[in-house]
Amino acid sequence: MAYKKILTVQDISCVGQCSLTVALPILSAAGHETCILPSAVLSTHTAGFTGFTFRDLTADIPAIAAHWKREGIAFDAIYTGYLGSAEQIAYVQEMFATLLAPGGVRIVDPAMADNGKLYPAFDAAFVEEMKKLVFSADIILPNITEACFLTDTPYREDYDEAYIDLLLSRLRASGAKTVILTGVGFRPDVTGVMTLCGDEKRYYAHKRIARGSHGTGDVYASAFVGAYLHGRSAYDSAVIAADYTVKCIENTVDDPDHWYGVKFEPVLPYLIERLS
Ligand code: PXL
Repeated sequence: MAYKKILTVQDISCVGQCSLTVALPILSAAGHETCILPSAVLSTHTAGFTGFTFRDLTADIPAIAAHWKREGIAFDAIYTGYLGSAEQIAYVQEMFATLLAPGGVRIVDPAMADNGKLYPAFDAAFVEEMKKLVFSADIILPNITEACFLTDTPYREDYDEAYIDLLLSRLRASGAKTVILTGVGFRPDVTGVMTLCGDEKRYYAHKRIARGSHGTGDVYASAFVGAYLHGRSAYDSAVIAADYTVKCIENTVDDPDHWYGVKFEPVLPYLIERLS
């Protein structure tokens, strides 16, 4: 199996099972060397906890990237998630240009919004910067809310395939290459992922578990990256990531105290099995 060197840029939410505390174990379990660049350090994630601390690490990034450059370090992929500031996005673009090995892949999870709303830390200026990053990437993994913000399309709770096609065509018109659009369901009990690779659009439907779950976007994107860097197609990676994420939610759903994330760790053997 391929052994790749991946850099993932996301925050450390010390408690909350999202971002780096999810990406690092999942990518490692998937069998890749996983380098990290923390975009910010928070005491918890921002979705449901109140009074969290937030230390923006933007100012540290240029020196870290310059050191890696001097050392001749290069990555097979750079995968970004929740970023700490709009200013940081330009630094990430610089890393795409200078720290990727030949043929290296740029993967962006815009990680800025869900359920029709931006996360508390972000505003319209951040969205404008994120558009630049998303449309310079090789693969993007937005949810429907993020796709709406990225294309200035009104968010709809109820939609049909024509609406999803509109989002995909607007993303493509703005420069998106491969699109993995998550959380697409045309029936109440079903959700799924719509992939657009080249001109080929494919849909993978899977079970929708009624309870809302935090951090599942990060679990999904990390599992996707793990599979993709093993040489699986974007569609196959999207399917493996979906199946793994459903199992993580199923492993959590009967524990009402565990509202802030999913218990993804005991399900890692399933992911490893799917990748072997
Ligand atoms: O899971 C996305 C995410 C990552 N990091 C932080 C968040 C969230 C979602 O709210 O608050 C800090």
